[in-house]
Amino acid sequence: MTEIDLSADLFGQTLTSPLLNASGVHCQTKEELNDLANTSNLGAMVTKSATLQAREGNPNPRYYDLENGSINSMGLPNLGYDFYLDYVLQEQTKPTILSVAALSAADAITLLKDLQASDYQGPTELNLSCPNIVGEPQLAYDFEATDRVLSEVFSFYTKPLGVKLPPYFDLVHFDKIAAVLNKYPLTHVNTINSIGNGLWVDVDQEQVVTKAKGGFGGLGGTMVLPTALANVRALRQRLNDSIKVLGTGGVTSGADVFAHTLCGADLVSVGTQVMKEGLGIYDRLAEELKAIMAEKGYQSLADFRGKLKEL
Ligand code: OXC
Repeated sequence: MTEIDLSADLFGQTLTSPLLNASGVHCQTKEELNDLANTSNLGAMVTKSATLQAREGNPNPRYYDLENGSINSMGLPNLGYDFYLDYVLQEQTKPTILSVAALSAADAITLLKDLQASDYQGPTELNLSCPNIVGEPQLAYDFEATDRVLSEVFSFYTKPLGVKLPPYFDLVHFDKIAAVLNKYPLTHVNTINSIGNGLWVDVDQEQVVTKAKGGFGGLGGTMVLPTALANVRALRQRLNDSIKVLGTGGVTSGADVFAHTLCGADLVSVGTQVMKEGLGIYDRLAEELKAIMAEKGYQSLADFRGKLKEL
């Protein structure tokens, strides 16, 4: 029998697997990043979203495991942009996406100007969708503001750049964000960030489970899978072919990776389930995906990517 081929492409680099970590999960410190670099069946890795200055993040508790997912209000704790830039320039041993976030449009411009001037030539992802910054909106829910930022960014930025998007819930909103994104030479969109501002109630304690923002936090895990699939599908249908779609959200099994790929995902990231299960999950997902492909007679991801059937 022909060997099943899970190889995938990251903007010209060949990956042994389409699987990534979702930014934020096990990618903040040097030790965590090195763990990812040594994880088999993790095709490429993504750093914790870096801000210009290092941040402590929101007060604890800021992550809470739910039966069907998770809620978090981390608040972008990270070691600062310089640390992650040094890591990708000097320590990187596996293809890596440098994730960056900005607390304001002005910060995004400052950070990307620095990156443009740096020796780094690899892929970067601008996180426009963190739901957990007190007092700050998720930029990508404002279509005009997103357009303004990208217009300024691409007036000087010439290296590979994608964006991390929040989930959208309205077909007209998919049209609007795609119309903005299609104006720019983006390498990719990564969809979805957590579903912002959910709330979990501990009935025994009669209280919320995370501290910042009165308990409102981003939802991830199994419960967000249908939203993630919808966003991958809707954006793949609307974006220029040159813009890759990275699917993130709700992956706990090889079947979920298969579903993301059918919806059009070029690569698939895992967040909450890595928190629950650890980095060994990537071997399991790769084996499960291969078993499904073997059963269906598919040899490569391209055989079924984007080929979801409608009724
Ligand atoms: N999405 C992010 O973009 N960032 C983190 N959490 C999340 O759900 C965070 O740091 O709060």
